[in-house]
Amino acid sequence: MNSQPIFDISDPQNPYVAKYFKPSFLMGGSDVAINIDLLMYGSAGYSSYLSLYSIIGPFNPSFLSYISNPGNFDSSYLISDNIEPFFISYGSDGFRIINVSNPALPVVKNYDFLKPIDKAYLSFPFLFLYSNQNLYLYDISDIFNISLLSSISINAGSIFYESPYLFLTSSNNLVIYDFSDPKFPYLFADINLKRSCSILNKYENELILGCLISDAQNKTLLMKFDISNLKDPILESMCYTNEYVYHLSRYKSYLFASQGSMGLNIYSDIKEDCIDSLGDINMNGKITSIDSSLVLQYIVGMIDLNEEEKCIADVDRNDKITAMDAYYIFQCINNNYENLPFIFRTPCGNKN
Ligand SMILES: [Ca+2]
Ligand SMILES: [Ca+2]
Repeated sequence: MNSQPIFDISDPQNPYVAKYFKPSFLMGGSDVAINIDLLMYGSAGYSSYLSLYSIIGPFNPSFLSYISNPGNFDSSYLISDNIEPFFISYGSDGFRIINVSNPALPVVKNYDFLKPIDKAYLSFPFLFLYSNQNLYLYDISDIFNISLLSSISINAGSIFYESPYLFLTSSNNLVIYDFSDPKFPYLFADINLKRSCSILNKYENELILGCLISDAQNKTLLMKFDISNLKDPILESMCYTNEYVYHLSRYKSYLFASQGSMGLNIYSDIKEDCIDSLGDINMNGKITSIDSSLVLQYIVGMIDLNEEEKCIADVDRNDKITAMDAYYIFQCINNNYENLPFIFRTPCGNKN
């Protein structure tokens, strides 16, 4: 029961199950992380645990050690920064730091002075902990004597850190803090995304967000930003996925998305060709009242639109063409940019 597949993804277009791997301790494992040749497999919940395997032979993991969770870290998750073999679990009763530098003899330290902990992010030696609307940054170089460096009062959604920047989603915004001096972080950029998103992946100058679509809860809008200029991220492409994206990893030029009942999907990229023309339904290089009237005519059934035109007409990206789309085009024509879901790339104007 509950064997875990190990995929060979040498050819990402034809992944196959190389082997089924049966972990030694099965209590509903929900999380997996790899640190060089160390595989960590564990579960959240009251009976949470962590087991460690050597994957020097990737298709023949060998059991190294096991840590049960004596505390009630009831929403514990396990995170790895892929550099240092440290793992964190956290929940309503505090957090624990597990140093697995020696996998045969993991070192564990529990802390309960800060709780409940809703989110955690590890980038050794930094540990970010989110509790009661505050994000705390600790230095955990010495896991028995950790020190608080700074804290930010914020409503944090998802958290991603890559020195020296901290990326956060907060309400409908993407917020970037500069932690060059970890004791004195400062707000670097605050971008209104007009929707609730979470950070799925950052790779070099690419930042991928997964956003909720109102009225379509089973869909995720993936948005890929070019963040070469952090002060002014550029929305490069978007696409819809048919099911919520829980995790997204990049391997070479492929994106691996775990999508609940749809399983693991492999995407070649996030592409949508119509983004440059968004709002310009008749594709004459200008967004005008003709475009908004075309949207309205489509809604009432007077005209039909082809697939590309439909893509261009759905300016608020909710996968439906409604009066809101026409409204946003009107706003653009009237130079009222404040409430637009995105900045249109095509110029807006009164002249047809
Ligand atoms: Ca036009
Ligand atoms: Ca729409």
